[in-house]
Amino acid sequence: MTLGTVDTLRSETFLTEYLVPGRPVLVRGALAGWRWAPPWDLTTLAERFGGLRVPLYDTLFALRGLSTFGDYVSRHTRAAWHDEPPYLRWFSRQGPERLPWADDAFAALVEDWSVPTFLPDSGYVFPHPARAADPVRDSFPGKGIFVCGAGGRTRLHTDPWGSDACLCQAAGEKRVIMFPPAPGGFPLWRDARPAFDEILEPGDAVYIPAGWCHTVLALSDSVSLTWNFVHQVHAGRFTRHLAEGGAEDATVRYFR
Ligand SMILES: O=C(O)CCC(=O)C(=O)O
Ligand SMILES: [Fe+2]
Repeated sequence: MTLGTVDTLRSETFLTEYLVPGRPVLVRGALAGWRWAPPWDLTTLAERFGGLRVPLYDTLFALRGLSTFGDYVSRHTRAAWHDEPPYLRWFSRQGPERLPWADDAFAALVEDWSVPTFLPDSGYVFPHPARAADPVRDSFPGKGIFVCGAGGRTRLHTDPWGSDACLCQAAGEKRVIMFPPAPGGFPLWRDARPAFDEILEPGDAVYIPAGWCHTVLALSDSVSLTWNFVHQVHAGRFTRHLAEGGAEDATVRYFR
């Protein structure tokens, strides 16, 4: 089974074919509503946000240090491929901790991007179940700007909170590999053939369903936007997640 790539996707089709059954899909040109080229290339981003502080992570989610956006771009991008540059994962505020959050950058970018039209525009149960949350303007769990030099990667993981994710590619190419949900969380090696293995290009978005293990490799200097969500079609699963201890998670508590 290779799950694939589509050139257009209506939200009704996304709902029944992908969101409800939890099947990944890459949508080419899904970011057609974005303001293009200038805001998203690294030089322009560094001109706008160069002085802002950013956290740097390893290939998973361990904090490695702090830097500035400009310093990261000059040290770790536009270089020949070197293995594993640190990964700039710049999240909007997720909790009371003191980390360099991306809220000021997101506030400056509100005119530059929009939610891909294949995603339902209402019916989300997490976060902010009481009101419609706007991913462009509001803080969301896991909502972040991901920047890395060629060779940067995110190792195999599943996303937290029993949530789905939308990963939008603003600049550069990434290889995205996914494995279907498996008992115990990680795929068994004997049948660890990825069900999904696609190249994400600028203007594309990929839907990462809850429970799918995924790993992502930047093939060139890369800028992505990503956020997590739970739609009401998966309200039962989310309720079970909360009942099984998920309600104690600091991020879930911050957003409910
Ligand atoms: O782009 C990456 O490096 C990781 C993205 C990811 O894991 C996600 O959006 O859930
Ligand atoms: Fe992820």
